[in-house]
Amino acid sequence: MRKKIVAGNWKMNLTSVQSEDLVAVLSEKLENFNNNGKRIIVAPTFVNLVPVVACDDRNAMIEVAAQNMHQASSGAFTGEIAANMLQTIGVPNVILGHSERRAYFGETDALLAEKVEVALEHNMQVIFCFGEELEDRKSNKHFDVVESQLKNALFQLPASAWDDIVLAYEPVWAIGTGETASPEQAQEMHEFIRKTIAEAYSAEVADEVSILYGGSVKPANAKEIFSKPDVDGGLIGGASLKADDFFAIIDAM
Ligand code: G2H
Repeated sequence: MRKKIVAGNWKMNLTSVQSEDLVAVLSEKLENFNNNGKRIIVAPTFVNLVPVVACDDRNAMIEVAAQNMHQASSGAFTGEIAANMLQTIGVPNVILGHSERRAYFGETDALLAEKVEVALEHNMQVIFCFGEELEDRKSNKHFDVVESQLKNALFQLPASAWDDIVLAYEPVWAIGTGETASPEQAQEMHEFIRKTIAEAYSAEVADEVSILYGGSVKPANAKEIFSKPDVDGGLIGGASLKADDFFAIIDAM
């Protein structure tokens, strides 16, 4: 049975003190919360991973993820972070392929295929992001674009690897813009993604993979989006920076 997940992508926000404070407030809110096996993840910047992992107040329900990692295991890659560095500080999850990484740092599906393999080799779970741009949707190419992103970055993996993959469909036109895909648009795409995986692998693999929606999710729209049968939670940016909003979104799952 696939898991419901709400993950907060803090992007390049919050100092270490602010990160610890946010985790402490969120932990308090979660104290008597019955999460029914749902997963709650936060993704601080690299420098704030250690304080968040070590945060005395961190509720056991809150998992930690990195926002990126390099594909090499070590070497002359100034400014980069390797999988084993994350793993050895107790970070079991990594977001890969976020549209901001693709757009501003030139990450391609081929590069992401490498990163995914390396993360899995280090027993990390991957939250893999993908989604079409506005032009793709306007020209009715959104299904083709999404299919090719999946195919080029993930379909080289064996079926067994999918136990450690979480998908995050994030239409680029809805990221940080305040514009959200309608619940129907999200459901339509998530259903397509599941069908595409079923064709490439099996119905079982497709049924088991959690598919999150991301792009301007907030307390006011979370419940309706999460109510769709193929939407298994969300990857939340802006609204994950405020404990009240993030908790309201977790509660809406
Ligand atoms: C999409 C999302 C989180 P926001 O990037 O990854 O951010 O919720 O701010 O649109």
